[in-house]
Amino acid sequence: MSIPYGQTRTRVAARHALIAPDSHVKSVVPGITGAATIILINPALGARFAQLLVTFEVGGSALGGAGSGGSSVTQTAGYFETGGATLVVGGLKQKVATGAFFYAPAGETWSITAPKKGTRVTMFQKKFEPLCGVAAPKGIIGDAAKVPGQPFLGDPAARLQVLLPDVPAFDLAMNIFTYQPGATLPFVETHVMEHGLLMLAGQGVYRLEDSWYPVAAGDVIWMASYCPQWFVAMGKAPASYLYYKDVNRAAM
Ligand code: UGY
Ligand code: MN
Repeated sequence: MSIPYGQTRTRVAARHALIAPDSHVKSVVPGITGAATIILINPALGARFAQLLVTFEVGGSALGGAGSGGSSVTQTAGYFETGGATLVVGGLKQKVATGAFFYAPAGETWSITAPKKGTRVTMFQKKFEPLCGVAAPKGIIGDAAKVPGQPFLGDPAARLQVLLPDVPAFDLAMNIFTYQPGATLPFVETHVMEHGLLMLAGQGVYRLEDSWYPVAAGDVIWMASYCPQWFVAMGKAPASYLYYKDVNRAAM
């Protein structure tokens, strides 16, 4: 669907934003070369994390940790939406493809090299908040296809894949939610956790505060803490989205 000249589906509100692909603008990010990088969400929007979309050219690369020019307190969780590359996280090294994900702890060296043309990686970055007496998480490389989807609050038509270990050491989560057509979030959630979200497939309607938005693959959503949120999958194919949330650190 083409967007009429001078129009966009993007909306930026105080406690939520919908960023549609028609309004993307590239940024230069230290450590990333040979790629188009869109900073979709970051603290400039009011968020406490960043969400980047990196589309690689052949010969491009992304580096984090030592030598990257990036922050030593920032952790990165990434997901390969399409394509493939060589992925290194600390002592782990793997050739990965669509559906691969990784977690690089704060200060850990990581890299994406030798990408296939058009490889698209979404990265979530957050300052790590250590927990007294709990060791920081270690690096991970995984494959979403090997993570079973669990019925969400008992609904087999709405399945949640929790990609990172659900343990107190982690202060962020990266999940994939897949809905059969007509399936919904069971109620309007309002919670302290923030979300950054990428629609991976399908379409539906997202309620954010008191606005309802038609959304489709490629759309990105920021939900601030306490942004009322609800989703219904519509159309003839399942809808799925990748999303971030901050976890396990809500108390002062
Ligand atoms: O994990 C969550 O809070 C999830 N149920 N939220 C969402 O999909 N908007
Ligand atoms: Mn939620």
